[in-house]
Amino acid sequence: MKDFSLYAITGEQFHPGRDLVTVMEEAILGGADIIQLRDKTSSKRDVLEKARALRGLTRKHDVTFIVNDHIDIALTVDADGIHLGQDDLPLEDARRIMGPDKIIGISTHHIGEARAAEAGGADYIGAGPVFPTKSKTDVVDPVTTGYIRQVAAEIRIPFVAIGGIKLHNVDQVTEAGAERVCAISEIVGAEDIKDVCRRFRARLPVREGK
Ligand code: TZP
Ligand code: MG
Repeated sequence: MKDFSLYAITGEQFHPGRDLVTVMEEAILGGADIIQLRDKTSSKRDVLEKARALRGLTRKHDVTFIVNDHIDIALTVDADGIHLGQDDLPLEDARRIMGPDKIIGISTHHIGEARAAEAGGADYIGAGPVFPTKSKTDVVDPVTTGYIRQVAAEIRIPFVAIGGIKLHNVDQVTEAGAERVCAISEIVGAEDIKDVCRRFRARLPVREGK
Protein backbone atom coordinates (compact mmCIF):
# COMPACT_ATOMS: atom_id res chain seq x y z
CA MET A 1 0.00 0.00 0.00
CA LYS A 2 0.98 3.60 -0.46
CA ASP A 3 2.60 4.73 2.78
CA PHE A 4 0.86 7.22 5.00
CA SER A 5 1.40 9.40 7.98
CA LEU A 6 -1.80 11.02 9.21
CA TYR A 7 -4.97 8.94 9.17
CA ALA A 8 -8.24 10.85 9.51
CA ILE A 9 -11.46 9.00 10.30
CA THR A 10 -14.92 10.47 9.87
CA GLY A 11 -17.02 11.29 12.94
CA GLU A 12 -20.00 13.36 11.93
CA GLN A 13 -21.18 13.76 15.52
CA PHE A 14 -18.20 16.07 16.05
CA HIS A 15 -19.14 18.57 13.31
CA PRO A 16 -22.88 19.18 13.46
CA GLY A 17 -23.98 21.44 10.63
CA ARG A 18 -20.79 20.99 8.63
CA ASP A 19 -20.75 18.95 5.48
CA LEU A 20 -18.88 15.64 5.58
CA VAL A 21 -17.02 16.06 2.30
CA THR A 22 -16.00 19.64 3.10
CA VAL A 23 -14.68 18.57 6.51
CA MET A 24 -12.67 15.68 5.08
CA GLU A 25 -11.34 17.88 2.29
CA GLU A 26 -10.01 20.31 4.90
CA ALA A 27 -8.25 17.37 6.58
CA ILE A 28 -6.69 16.34 3.27
CA LEU A 29 -5.58 19.87 2.50
CA GLY A 30 -3.92 20.00 5.92
CA GLY A 31 -2.00 16.80 5.24
CA ALA A 32 -4.17 13.80 6.10
CA ASP A 33 -3.06 11.20 3.57
CA ILE A 34 -5.51 8.41 4.32
CA ILE A 35 -9.23 8.79 5.00
CA GLN A 36 -11.63 6.29 6.52
CA LEU A 37 -15.41 6.39 6.38
CA ARG A 38 -16.65 5.14 9.75
CA ASP A 39 -20.39 5.33 10.28
CA LYS A 40 -22.01 3.03 12.80
CA THR A 41 -25.47 4.58 12.74
CA SER A 42 -26.64 5.40 9.20
CA SER A 43 -28.55 3.07 6.92
CA LYS A 44 -26.56 1.04 4.43
CA ARG A 45 -27.92 3.26 1.63
CA ASP A 46 -26.71 6.36 3.38
CA VAL A 47 -23.29 4.88 4.10
CA LEU A 48 -23.04 3.94 0.42
CA GLU A 49 -23.87 7.49 -0.62
CA LYS A 50 -21.23 8.92 1.72
CA ALA A 51 -18.71 6.36 0.47
CA ARG A 52 -19.31 7.43 -3.14
CA ALA A 53 -18.84 11.06 -2.23
CA LEU A 54 -15.63 10.40 -0.29
CA ARG A 55 -14.33 8.15 -3.07
CA GLY A 56 -14.72 11.09 -5.43
CA LEU A 57 -12.95 13.42 -3.02
CA THR A 58 -10.05 11.07 -2.33
CA ARG A 59 -9.52 10.41 -6.03
CA LYS A 60 -9.43 14.13 -6.69
CA HIS A 61 -6.64 14.52 -4.12
CA ASP A 62 -5.00 11.15 -4.71
CA VAL A 63 -5.26 9.96 -1.13
CA THR A 64 -6.07 6.48 0.11
CA PHE A 65 -9.71 5.71 0.93
CA ILE A 66 -10.76 3.03 3.40
CA VAL A 67 -14.27 1.95 4.41
CA ASN A 68 -14.93 0.68 7.92
CA ASP A 69 -16.99 -2.51 8.37
CA HIS A 70 -18.81 -2.69 5.02
CA ILE A 71 -16.91 -4.84 2.52
CA ASP A 72 -19.77 -4.70 0.02
CA ILE A 73 -19.72 -0.90 0.06
CA ALA A 74 -15.92 -0.81 -0.20
CA LEU A 75 -16.09 -2.96 -3.33
CA THR A 76 -19.07 -1.12 -4.80
CA VAL A 77 -17.31 2.25 -4.73
CA ASP A 78 -13.87 0.78 -5.50
CA ALA A 79 -12.37 1.99 -2.22
CA ASP A 80 -8.69 1.23 -1.71
CA GLY A 81 -9.50 -1.00 1.21
CA ILE A 82 -11.42 -1.99 4.29
CA HIS A 83 -10.86 -1.67 8.02
CA LEU A 84 -12.06 -4.48 10.26
CA GLY A 85 -12.31 -5.03 14.00
CA GLN A 86 -11.80 -8.22 15.92
CA ASP A 87 -15.51 -9.07 15.78
CA ASP A 88 -15.94 -8.39 12.08
CA LEU A 89 -15.48 -10.79 9.18
CA PRO A 90 -12.23 -12.73 9.75
CA LEU A 91 -9.18 -11.49 7.85
CA GLU A 92 -8.87 -14.68 5.81
CA ASP A 93 -12.44 -14.39 4.53
CA ALA A 94 -12.14 -10.67 3.94
CA ARG A 95 -9.00 -11.27 1.85
CA ARG A 96 -10.80 -13.83 -0.26
CA ILE A 97 -13.54 -11.34 -1.00
CA MET A 98 -11.35 -8.26 -1.46
CA GLY A 99 -8.63 -9.90 -3.51
CA PRO A 100 -4.85 -9.56 -3.14
CA ASP A 101 -4.56 -5.92 -4.17
CA LYS A 102 -6.93 -4.21 -1.76
CA ILE A 103 -5.82 -2.90 1.60
CA ILE A 104 -7.04 -4.66 4.72
CA GLY A 105 -6.48 -2.96 8.08
CA ILE A 106 -7.19 -4.66 11.39
CA SER A 107 -7.84 -3.13 14.82
CA THR A 108 -5.71 -4.66 17.55
CA HIS A 109 -5.65 -4.26 21.32
CA HIS A 110 -2.89 -6.62 22.34
CA ILE A 111 0.19 -8.14 20.82
CA GLY A 112 -1.47 -11.51 20.13
CA GLU A 113 -3.97 -9.79 17.85
CA ALA A 114 -1.19 -7.82 16.17
CA ARG A 115 0.84 -10.97 15.50
CA ALA A 116 -2.22 -12.76 14.10
CA ALA A 117 -3.04 -9.83 11.81
CA GLU A 118 0.52 -9.66 10.51
CA ALA A 119 0.72 -13.42 10.00
CA GLY A 120 -2.69 -13.40 8.30
CA GLY A 121 -1.64 -10.88 5.69
CA ALA A 122 -3.08 -7.60 6.96
CA ASP A 123 -1.64 -4.54 5.23
CA TYR A 124 -1.60 -2.44 8.37
CA ILE A 125 -2.90 -2.58 11.91
CA GLY A 126 -4.48 -0.07 14.24
CA ALA A 127 -3.11 -0.11 17.79
CA GLY A 128 -5.33 1.34 20.45
CA PRO A 129 -7.15 2.95 22.07
CA VAL A 130 -3.92 4.42 23.40
CA PHE A 131 -5.73 6.95 25.59
CA PRO A 132 -9.34 7.20 26.79
CA THR A 133 -11.69 8.14 23.94
CA LYS A 134 -15.32 9.18 23.64
CA SER A 135 -15.46 8.23 19.96
CA LYS A 136 -15.86 4.52 20.52
CA THR A 137 -19.01 3.30 22.20
CA ASP A 138 -17.91 -0.18 23.23
CA VAL A 139 -15.85 0.19 26.36
CA VAL A 140 -12.26 -0.88 25.91
CA ASP A 141 -9.54 -0.05 28.41
CA PRO A 142 -6.76 2.11 27.00
CA VAL A 143 -3.81 0.04 25.88
CA THR A 144 -1.38 2.83 26.87
CA THR A 145 1.86 3.72 25.13
CA GLY A 146 3.27 0.44 26.48
CA TYR A 147 1.40 -1.38 23.73
CA ILE A 148 2.75 1.04 21.13
CA ARG A 149 6.29 0.23 22.28
CA GLN A 150 5.57 -3.48 22.01
CA VAL A 151 4.16 -3.18 18.49
CA ALA A 152 6.98 -0.90 17.36
CA ALA A 153 9.52 -3.42 18.59
CA GLU A 154 7.95 -6.48 17.06
CA ILE A 155 5.53 -5.87 14.21
CA ARG A 156 6.93 -5.25 10.72
CA ILE A 157 3.83 -4.14 8.83
CA PRO A 158 2.79 -0.48 9.20
CA PHE A 159 0.84 0.33 12.33
CA VAL A 160 -1.13 3.38 13.29
CA ALA A 161 -1.69 4.55 16.87
CA ILE A 162 -5.32 5.46 17.60
CA GLY A 163 -7.57 6.51 20.43
CA GLY A 164 -7.60 9.82 22.28
CA ILE A 165 -4.69 11.15 20.26
CA LYS A 166 -4.52 14.93 20.40
CA LEU A 167 -1.95 17.54 19.50
CA HIS A 168 -1.04 17.78 23.19
CA ASN A 169 -0.22 14.08 23.58
CA VAL A 170 0.93 13.00 20.11
CA ASP A 171 4.59 13.31 21.16
CA GLN A 172 4.01 10.53 23.70
CA VAL A 173 2.99 8.11 20.97
CA THR A 174 5.79 9.07 18.58
CA GLU A 175 8.29 8.72 21.43
CA ALA A 176 6.89 5.23 21.99
CA GLY A 177 7.69 4.40 18.37
CA ALA A 178 4.56 5.27 16.36
CA GLU A 179 5.33 6.85 12.99
CA ARG A 180 1.69 7.08 11.95
CA VAL A 181 -1.24 8.35 13.95
CA CYS A 182 -4.99 8.36 13.56
CA ALA A 183 -7.55 10.70 15.05
CA ILE A 184 -11.23 11.39 14.84
CA SER A 185 -12.37 14.08 17.29
CA GLU A 186 -9.17 16.12 17.37
CA ILE A 187 -9.32 16.51 13.60
CA VAL A 188 -12.96 16.63 12.53
CA GLY A 189 -14.11 18.43 15.67
CA ALA A 190 -11.59 21.22 15.24
CA GLU A 191 -12.57 24.70 14.24
CA ASP A 192 -9.56 24.93 11.94
CA ILE A 193 -9.18 21.37 10.67
CA LYS A 194 -6.45 22.21 8.19
CA ASP A 195 -4.33 23.81 10.88
CA VAL A 196 -4.70 20.85 13.25
CA CYS A 197 -3.64 18.46 10.48
CA ARG A 198 -0.63 20.61 9.60
CA ARG A 199 0.40 20.61 13.25
CA PHE A 200 0.04 16.83 13.45
CA ARG A 201 2.09 16.39 10.28
CA ALA A 202 4.82 18.62 11.66
CA ARG A 203 5.22 16.20 14.60
CA LEU A 204 5.34 13.04 12.48
CA PRO A 205 8.22 11.67 10.45
CA VAL A 206 7.85 12.71 6.81
CA ARG A 207 6.65 9.87 4.62
CA GLU A 208 6.47 9.30 0.90
CA GLY A 209 2.67 9.23 0.76
CA LYS A 210 2.11 12.93 0.25
N1 TZP B 1 -10.66 2.65 17.49
C1 TZP B 1 -9.91 2.67 18.59
S1 TZP B 1 -10.04 4.15 19.39
C2 TZP B 1 -11.11 4.78 18.23
C3 TZP B 1 -11.33 3.81 17.27
C4 TZP B 1 -12.19 3.96 16.10
C5 TZP B 1 -11.69 6.13 18.29
C6 TZP B 1 -10.70 7.21 18.07
O1 TZP B 1 -11.31 8.48 18.11
P1 TZP B 1 -10.62 9.74 18.79
O2 TZP B 1 -11.72 10.80 18.75
O3 TZP B 1 -9.47 10.13 17.95
O4 TZP B 1 -10.27 9.37 20.19
MG1 MG C 1 -15.83 -2.97 12.62
